[in-house]
Amino acid sequence: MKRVLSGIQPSGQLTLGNYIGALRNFGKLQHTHECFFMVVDLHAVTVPQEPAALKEQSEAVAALFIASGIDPAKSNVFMQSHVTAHAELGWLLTTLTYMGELERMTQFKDKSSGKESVGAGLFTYPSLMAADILLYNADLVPVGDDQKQHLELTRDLAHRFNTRYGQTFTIPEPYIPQVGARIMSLDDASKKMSKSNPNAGSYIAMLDEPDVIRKKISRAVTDSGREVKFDPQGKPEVSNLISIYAQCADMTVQEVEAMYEGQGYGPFKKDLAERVVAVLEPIQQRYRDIRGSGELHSFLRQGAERAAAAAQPVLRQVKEKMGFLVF
Ligand code: AQP
Repeated sequence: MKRVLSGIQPSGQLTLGNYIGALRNFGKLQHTHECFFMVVDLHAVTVPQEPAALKEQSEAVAALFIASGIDPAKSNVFMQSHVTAHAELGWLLTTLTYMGELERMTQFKDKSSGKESVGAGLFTYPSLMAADILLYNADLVPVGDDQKQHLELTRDLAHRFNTRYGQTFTIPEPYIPQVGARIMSLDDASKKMSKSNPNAGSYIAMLDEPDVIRKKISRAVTDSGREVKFDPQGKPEVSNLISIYAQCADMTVQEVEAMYEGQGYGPFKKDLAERVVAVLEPIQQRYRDIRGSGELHSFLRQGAERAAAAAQPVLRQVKEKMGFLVF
């Protein structure tokens, strides 16, 4: 079975963007692949996190993995910081990464722009992400469009290591959904929907109450026209809402356009809100059940044990090849 690995940062409340771009596909892949799904807490601290919030969000993300359809008995669900090999291989790969490669990363440019001081971890984080993936010799990495550049770096680092020290790492392939790979912000369609956006109206959180979802969608920015038409260049806001609709209703964008021809934005937005609620409500119910059951920690402990068993031999091999004294 081919291996799949992906992760989500506990850097805020998971959004509909995280669900459509990532989580939803995780559940599907576990039937045909051996899967490793992590809560990447070491990545979250590349920007300041309030300790109590980090702990709560980490549990929430893990519970949302399971509530979204990942079976912890079938897939390996774990916290990145529980498998220490990530930090270790992360450092080793940092020493193989060039400054220029990291300077080119658009996510670093976005997250650091306008900030007076930026932590070094934000800069070197793509090397840690490479370690996350290569540690398991993952074949496939399901990510949204925004992570494509980081995955390219992972592939380059794997090639570099294999060339310098001999065949060690599998070169991973990105698995990017064709539609929904980039869900945009509700208040600004030039930015992706992001859980760390300080304006909560810019995203739909997976745990937003139905009435909050309705309100956010009714306030979502559109344009001065009234045509429900998919035209990402000319009508980016409406096109984003059509994408969300298509994803939540399992329809094509053309089917959505045809359904609302001549009807204006009002009925479209009202129905869209109900489509989103219909997707998120059952997940929210399962989420409450999981958090209430008290089983989450034991799932995470088992997941970390299995992940560590897979990761340790790879780390050992890397250290031996690099010339570390390994007993
Ligand atoms: N808006 C989005 N549309 C589609 N996919 C998305 N992803 C994130 N936002 C969107 C995908 O979700 C996975 C996990 O992402 P992450 O939390 O590790 O980091 P991120 O990409 O930086 O996500 P956020 O929400 O924007 O977090 P913050 O605000 O903390 O940086 C990835 O597969 C990502 O592609």
